Amino acid sequence: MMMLKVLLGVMLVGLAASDDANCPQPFGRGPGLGDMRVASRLADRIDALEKRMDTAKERVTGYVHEGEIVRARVDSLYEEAHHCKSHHFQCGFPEDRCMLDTKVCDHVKDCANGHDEDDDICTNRLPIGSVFDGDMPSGACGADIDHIRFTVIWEQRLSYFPSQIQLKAAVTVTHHDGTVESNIKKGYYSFSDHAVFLEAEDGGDGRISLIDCIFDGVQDDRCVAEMRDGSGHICATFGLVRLDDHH
Ligand SMILES: [Ca+2]
Repeated sequence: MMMLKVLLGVMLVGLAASDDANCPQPFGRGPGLGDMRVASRLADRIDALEKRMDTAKERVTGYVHEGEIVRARVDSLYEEAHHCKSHHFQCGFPEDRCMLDTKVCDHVKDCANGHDEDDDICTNRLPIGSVFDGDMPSGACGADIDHIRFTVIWEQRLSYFPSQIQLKAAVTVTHHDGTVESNIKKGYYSFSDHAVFLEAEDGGDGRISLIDCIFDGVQDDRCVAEMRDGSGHICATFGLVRLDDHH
């Protein structure tokens, strides 16, 4: 806008000079009263134009602000749809709502699309006799364990809590010095998480508090084990492979 004013100012001066050249003033100099009125009207129009520009700028700024609000709301809805809270299950397209995982595989279609009762969700990936085996990263979690294997030896699915399968597993760990130790651990398989959660495994100094093994929801012959330390943080992640033929 400032440039426009300067440009118009230069044009006015040029106009005045041109008028002077074509119509020489008897007294030799300066714009006349008519020129001053024209310049004044032009200045008023420029001021009005500036105000309209400012108004338009404020309006555009408002639109941008509203757009940012809408974008933030859309992002929030997307996160709600794709990142359910702990112990919640995502129904998936087109509903995208989260619901309590206790409603998964309870024989009632709670999602509008029925995803909570789909066969690929409600398949028990750890029937009795399932054996998973793998090497633990050396020194992980400060534990004295080289190798770990668990075998599911008992299961029970409670009618009043069907979203999980209670189980017991024989967990065998091989220590650095080659000694082998076996214990029976309680746990459960969660349909919602495609994962088994076994109770604490003592790595020698008691720091390991939990072993999880999570399936990807497609392949049944492997899962990703996570070990957590005493404070609940994941301190080791490694693969376990199925050794039995339940797949
Ligand atoms: Ca259900």
